[in-house]
Amino acid sequence: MVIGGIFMKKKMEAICPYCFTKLVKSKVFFKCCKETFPSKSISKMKGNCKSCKKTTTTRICGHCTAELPYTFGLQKEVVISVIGAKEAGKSHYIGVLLNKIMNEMGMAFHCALQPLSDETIRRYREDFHNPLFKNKETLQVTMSARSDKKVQRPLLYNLSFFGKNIFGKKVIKSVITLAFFDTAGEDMNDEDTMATVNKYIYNSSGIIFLLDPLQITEVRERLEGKIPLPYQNSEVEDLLSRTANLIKKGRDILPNQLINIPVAVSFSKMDALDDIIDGSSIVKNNSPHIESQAINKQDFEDVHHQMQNYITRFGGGHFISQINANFINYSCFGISALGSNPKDAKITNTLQPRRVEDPFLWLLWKNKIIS
Ligand SMILES: Nc1nc2c(ncn2[C@@H]2O[C@H](COP(=O)(O)OP(=O)(O)O)[C@@H](O)[C@H]2O)c(=O)[nH]1
Ligand SMILES: [Mg+2]
Ligand SMILES: [Zn+2]
Ligand SMILES: [Zn+2]
Repeated sequence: MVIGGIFMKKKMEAICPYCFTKLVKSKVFFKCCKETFPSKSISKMKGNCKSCKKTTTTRICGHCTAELPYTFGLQKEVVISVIGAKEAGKSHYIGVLLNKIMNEMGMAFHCALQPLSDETIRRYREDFHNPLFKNKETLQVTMSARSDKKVQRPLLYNLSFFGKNIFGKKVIKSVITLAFFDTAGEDMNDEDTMATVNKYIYNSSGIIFLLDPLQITEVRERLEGKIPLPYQNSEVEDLLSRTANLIKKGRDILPNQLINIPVAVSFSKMDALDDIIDGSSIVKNNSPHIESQAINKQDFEDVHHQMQNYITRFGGGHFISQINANFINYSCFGISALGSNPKDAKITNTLQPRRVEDPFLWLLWKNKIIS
């Protein structure tokens, strides 16, 4: 996700939402007839073409040549990335979260989500909305960005926040741009600092680290025979250290320094753990933030402590220490995109997402976009 606020003073650089390269003015080009020519500033929206003498508003990225959104350079980007091993639940999470933001967050936080391109509208509908909400099917496994060009392009949205000016008139207070880049775990490679996936991660201002609790050995032992369990994969173990390494490399952070990006350590598929966690646990409750139309800091704290206790109790303590050893600021979350365990790729119960908005709202709050 890429987020930024409008009303920025002069900007010197901005992140291309397609290749996640930081662009300075000489790397933003106007395009017109057969000409491309560099822009004189990051936020200049019009250029005069020397060939045809007309004005053009089409701007392209000097790195990947993608056409930049019309809002490019007017907003301060805050990239929020969703990271997780294969089958951790990233795609289902993104699909359900987008639906949540679109349909429920608007009223509560006075905001509106708008797709930035036709491609985004089509892909959200075909790849996420129709299977999940119409056909009640689980989503196909995300192909690696290397084999599927489509996933190399993020879904792009504007999230506009409204308020009133001093005369009581409704105005747009800030606009943030969200870019959802559905990564396949195998695309992350800590060697290649120029890879799109890596730039997406090290340029982010917030990370949602999705972890599948059904990969934890002790959880598996307790649930054995009760529900179908996914194959155990070893990828989870080193994903965190790879992430930390590539951020340090990409940002020139020394190995002994901490990373200043807030991390929402989020356990997915919490519905599957209902039988092995306390009935009174607040992680089973609905999220309070949207209903109370404000961030509930106490709830963030309570969920964090409960989840951290569960993780440690189930033998994931070393994971928490690794997070602690690399990041300044993190908080634990428990979410469920579906609300129940799917059977044979079918969602049998009604979709009942649980607490999917929590990590997202926490990161918006940490980035001072909502308070
Ligand atoms: N019980 C349960 N299973 C889920 C949930 N979300 C995803 N899954 C399962 O996990 C599998 C992998 O999810 P997916 O989103 O494709 O993972 P990705 O590879 O990280 O994108 C899905 O096919 C579902 O079977 C959830 O909220 N609850
Ligand atoms: Mg996926
Ligand atoms: Zn021209
Ligand atoms: Zn680009």
